[in-house]
Amino acid sequence: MTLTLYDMKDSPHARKVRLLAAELGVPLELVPCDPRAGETREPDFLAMNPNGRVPTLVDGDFVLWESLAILKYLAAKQPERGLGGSNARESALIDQWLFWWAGGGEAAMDGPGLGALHQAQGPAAGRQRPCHHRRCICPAWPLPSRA
Ligand SMILES: N[C@@H](CCC(=O)N[C@@H](CS)C(=O)NCC(=O)O)C(=O)O
Repeated sequence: MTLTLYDMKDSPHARKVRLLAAELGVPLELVPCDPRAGETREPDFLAMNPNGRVPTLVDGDFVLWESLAILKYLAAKQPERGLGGSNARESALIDQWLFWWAGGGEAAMDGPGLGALHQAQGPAAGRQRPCHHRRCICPAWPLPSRA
């Protein structure tokens, strides 16, 4: 069955899902969904992912968001490929690096360095806010405000 990925081309989070799917030979139906245009704030989208973010994966009646969870899911669907680890230690080491990235690397982007980057973008930056409160390495976008 083809999986559906609510996707944005220049999202690093969506890109890693596309990359793993390609590696695994999993066909994805890509549905472009642009937060900059407010498309992740539409009621239908929020019903799938209350965080209002891409990537969001739909596999039949199963919806999954958070890119690292999606990576684990794709890997788990093809255990023969061993990308989810073939024993408890391998799986734990994979989780170690995924959690490191989510809690360390990605969160580290959420600091003064990225704030300075946004400020350096000039006067227009004052009218923008970084993608979901600086938790993403996406450029600052003129996102619609959260209600
Ligand atoms: N932790 C999430 C982050 C996803 C995320 O931040 N996606 C961005 C695009 S790169 C987004 O949809 N931002 C919309 C918003 O913040 O409103 C993941 O790994 O999936």
